[in-house]
Amino acid sequence: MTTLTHYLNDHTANPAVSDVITTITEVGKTISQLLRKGALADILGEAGNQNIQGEDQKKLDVLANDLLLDALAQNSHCAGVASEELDNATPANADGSLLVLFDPLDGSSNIDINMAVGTIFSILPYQRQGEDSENEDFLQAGNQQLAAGYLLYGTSTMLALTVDDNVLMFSLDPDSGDYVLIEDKVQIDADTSEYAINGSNYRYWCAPMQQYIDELIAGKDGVRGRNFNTRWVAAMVGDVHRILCRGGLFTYPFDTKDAKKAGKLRLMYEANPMSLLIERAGGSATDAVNRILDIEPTDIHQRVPVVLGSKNEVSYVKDLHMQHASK
Ligand code: AFP
Repeated sequence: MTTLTHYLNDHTANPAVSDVITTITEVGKTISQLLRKGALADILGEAGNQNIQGEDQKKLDVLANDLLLDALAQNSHCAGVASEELDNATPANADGSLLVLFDPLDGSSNIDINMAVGTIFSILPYQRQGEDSENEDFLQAGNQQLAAGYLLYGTSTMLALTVDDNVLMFSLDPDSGDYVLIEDKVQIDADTSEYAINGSNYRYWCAPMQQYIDELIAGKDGVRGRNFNTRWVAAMVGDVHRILCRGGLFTYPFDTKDAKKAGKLRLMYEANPMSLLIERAGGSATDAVNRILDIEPTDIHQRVPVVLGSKNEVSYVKDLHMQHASK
């Protein structure tokens, strides 16, 4: 049996990255325990305020954010933290070599209905040792990430992690408190017949995305010649986990619902870490056309359309968009 601690001791080239991953996953155990208590821990419901996204914060959003913030502030390798729940990045240890970004509780609207939620994290290099980190230090493309992963608080608590060319899957043993390695080279099939999208936004999508979904719904009676199935967890971490387990396509596409937003998902602490996992598992991740990991960020909270998963299906979506663009 290989645990996360064993794996990190034996495999990671960068001990600072290993140490920060350990800090994050230890907090994940606490969040998992709180979720297991649910209503009995007085953690459900609204916190009574909104984050920079203008979203109502759940009690556990704030609690998870504060637990991660406090733990990382005490890790000497962490020079700063950026969170979905904080307006600006927070400096930590100026001599640290790493920056950490996270969505502390992705899918938090699922908490009160006892559905899957998760923590998504991304680790970037910090170059200005001795200086307090600032927002601008975090504005690095996703291809600069040193590590990325998520904790999924589902029927069991699982950790997906990439620190090198592979994607690892661990399961938290609630008895021992160990993250036990269950897969050391996750791979996604290039083709799929399963897709995830919130179809209620159909009227707001651009024409190629409407055409793509119309084709999937037409199934074997249409140009795709086979039937498709749909799933929607309403927590990106749950949909991405399903794709890492059995393939599929997930998209939260560009929509015209809110002209100020390119899409709903955030680039720095949702799309980038998930895209690194998906690509290293043999899939693809784009904004419908461009590789997400190559996007040069301009704001720590910027949003991006997302199409990710089985690479041949992601490529099909890109082809449709290119065909429409050339008309
Ligand atoms: P919450 O964290 O506010 O629940 O949003 C989750 C999320 O950012 C992402 O994890 C889901 O894929 C997506 O939003 C669900 O969005 P819809 O509620 O519009 O379906």
